[in-house]
Amino acid sequence: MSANVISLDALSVGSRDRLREDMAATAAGGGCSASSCGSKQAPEDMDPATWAKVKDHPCYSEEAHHYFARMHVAVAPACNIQCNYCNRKYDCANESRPGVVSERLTPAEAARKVIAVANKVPQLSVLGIAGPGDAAYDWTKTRETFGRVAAQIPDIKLCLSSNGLSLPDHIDEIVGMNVDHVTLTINMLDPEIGAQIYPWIFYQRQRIWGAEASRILHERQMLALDMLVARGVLVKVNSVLIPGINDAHLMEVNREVKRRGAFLHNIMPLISAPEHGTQFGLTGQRGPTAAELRAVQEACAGGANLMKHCRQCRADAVGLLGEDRGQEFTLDRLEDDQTYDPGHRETYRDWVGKEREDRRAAAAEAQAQTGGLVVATAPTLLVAVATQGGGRINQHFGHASEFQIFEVDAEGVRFAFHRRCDNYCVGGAGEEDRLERVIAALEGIDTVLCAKIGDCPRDTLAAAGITVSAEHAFDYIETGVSAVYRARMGDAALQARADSA
Ligand code: CLF
Ligand code: SF4
Repeated sequence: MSANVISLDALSVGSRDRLREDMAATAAGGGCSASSCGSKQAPEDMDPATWAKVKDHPCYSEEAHHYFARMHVAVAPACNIQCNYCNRKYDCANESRPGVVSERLTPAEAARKVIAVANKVPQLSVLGIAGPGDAAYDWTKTRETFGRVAAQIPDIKLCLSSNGLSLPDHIDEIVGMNVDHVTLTINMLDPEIGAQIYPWIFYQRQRIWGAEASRILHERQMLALDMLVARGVLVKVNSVLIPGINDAHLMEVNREVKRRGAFLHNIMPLISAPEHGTQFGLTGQRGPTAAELRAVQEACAGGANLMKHCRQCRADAVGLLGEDRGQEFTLDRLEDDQTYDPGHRETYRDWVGKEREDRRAAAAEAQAQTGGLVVATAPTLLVAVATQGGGRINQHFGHASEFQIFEVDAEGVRFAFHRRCDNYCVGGAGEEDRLERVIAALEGIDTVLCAKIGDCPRDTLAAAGITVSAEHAFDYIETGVSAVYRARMGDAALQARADSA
């Protein structure tokens, strides 16, 4: 076995644990890699009408997130509840990172921005409203924004995120506007647990406190979920994992939202820091470790399908998941008159249609070559891929600020999770301290596949036990990852397969 094949004993205790957690979660069905994971979302997994809704949505389909981009516009600042992980100075933390402030827009400004993005980012497929407050409570602004954009870009998918309290009041308009995707943040079913998360709600012109507030919130969330499902809207449920408060409870949430027809369940780690000024930040409530997050995901296996490729993006995020091009489209950079030119997006979609077919064929071929490569000690490998999208290995190592991690074994190649890091190259030169952090982020990874890498970082990674290869530059990810696996298994595995044939 190569020194770079996963050998748990050779790793530090921390990285061993981290790796075991990562692998256990995916093996147990908690990850996008597992057959139970809805976010894999291949056409054979669902009826054609549902596939038509998810195939271009980067959050609802793991495959689509290689090709399509979302953008958020921060038009809805008002909110009707208080979450202990939210500071209203910042954006809604139910669907974006806390402590990040977005540029607030009027609906007219938002429509102008969407058109500017659509003209420059052909991958754009979804317009989401995820705050800065609650998109359903601040409904008039959400509705006006969706209306303005849909009038000019009729094929854009409209997506909103809500705490659910006000959503039942607008169900007819939501359905009437062809909003196919709604995210509800549901952190609890039990009002006593809810009282530890929500100090109050504002409902029917009254502020209501404590467990009574959470009882009402819970009932409205379930009503919202039922109404959306009954009307054919795909619902993704977000749950913020708060250790010691709802960690043991989220399995029940998972089961219940599945029973009621939720399409996906996205369990997100609480991000809590004192400088965010949230109640949890100030009282020292910590977020979950990677182990705790994966343990909860693992415990949910067999329930509602789990989303694992969420990037907890900003309420004004623009681009593919994992990239944020929002700063290219701030109001001061927009032209006054924006006219939508559908040509770019149409050309891109035509290309993606063909590209997807080619990638699926390549993945099937890789699967055929990998399947059956069983040797007695066959490990499961974790391969990190530097990618700018398109399902290809197409990014320079030094430019990667995240790596997509794929798991490969005799069962084939599967997306597992992602790891963020600082990009190694800054201004055309590598920085040593950054490389150390990249190596830390890659702990437990067998091989890195990228489009290019310099000798110096390659040698440093090799010294850390990580192989880097640019041999599969611009190949499909499955092709490259499968080749790594086959090379690791070597002649013995090939012989084993031949023997068993
Ligand atoms: Fe935005 Fe959310 Fe729609 Fe996606 S995000 S409103 S469903 S278009 Fe996606 Fe971002 Fe995760 Fe949200 S990666 S935070 S799940
Ligand atoms: Fe903050 Fe969103 Fe919670 Fe409202 S629903 S308090 S904006 S996190």
